[in-house]
Amino acid sequence: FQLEMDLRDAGEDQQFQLYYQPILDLNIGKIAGFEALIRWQHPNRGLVPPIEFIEIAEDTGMILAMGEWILKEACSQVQQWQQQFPQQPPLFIGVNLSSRQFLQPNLATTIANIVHHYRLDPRGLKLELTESVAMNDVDSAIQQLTYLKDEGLHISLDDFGTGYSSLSYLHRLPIDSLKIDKSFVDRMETNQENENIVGTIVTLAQRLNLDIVAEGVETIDQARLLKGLQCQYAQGYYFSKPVPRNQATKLLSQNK
Ligand code: G
Ligand code: G
Ligand code: MN
Ligand code: NA
Repeated sequence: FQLEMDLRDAGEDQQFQLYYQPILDLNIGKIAGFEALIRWQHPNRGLVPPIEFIEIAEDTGMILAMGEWILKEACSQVQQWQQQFPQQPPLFIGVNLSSRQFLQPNLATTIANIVHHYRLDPRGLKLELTESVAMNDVDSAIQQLTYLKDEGLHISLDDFGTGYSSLSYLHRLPIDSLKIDKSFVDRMETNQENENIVGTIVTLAQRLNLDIVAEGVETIDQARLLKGLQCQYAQGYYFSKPVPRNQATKLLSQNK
């Protein structure tokens, strides 16, 4: 309960920060974008991990204000990076959306307004949602996602393979990319069957004309296997942990 009280003050006291984890294009070995991940620097508890406060924020509705702050911060940051480090396609930022946010009927217009406000090239914002978030209310999801896609934004299905979406929904949802869950990447090295599963997800993405991102890549062997399987994008501790803004900027200045 104390944590909930503290969480109420945290926004005003500017205790939240976004960290950024690079997402690499394995074909060229360069950073193509980042995933934004929220961090809470608590005045006496230190860094509180999101698993300890996102749920409270969802249950209390605080996630709505927090989510808007995250989107603004991420858009403003990636817009600056796009100016400073022009590349084709432009640098992007992935932002996680929670189910509570997604249930807001005005979510799509709120996001579109933020993108316009920061004059962001819409290809620079990739919205990440899990299968369960999308499946909560499929018809409403299709409607909101279609609106966002028409605005030029990119939609990613996060933690792919762990949820309960069927392939028929995958086909109906207007998504642009799949993020292969870390658990599949982890198991890839242990046997051929698991490698085949990852390969099959990559092929599925190719056939459906979706981008593919592997998450949680921790070893060079995993990175090599993924490249061999023609998985284009990857993120994970092997490349970099999520880092604060200044460190991310430094990585971009070395991104040759
Ligand atoms: O780095 P990591 O511990 O950041 O994140 C743990 C989990 O917390 C992620 O899997 C994600 O589900 C959630 N999370 C992290 N950052 C955000 C955010 O900005 N918004 C939302 N909705 N969830 C986040
Ligand atoms: O939104 P999502 O659930 O995909 O959040 C990704 C989570 O995975 C975050 O908590 C992030 O810090 C974490 N993460 C990113 N790369 C790695 C990795 O290589 N290994 C592990 N164990 N966690 C990772
Ligand atoms: Mn994510
Ligand atoms: Na994920």
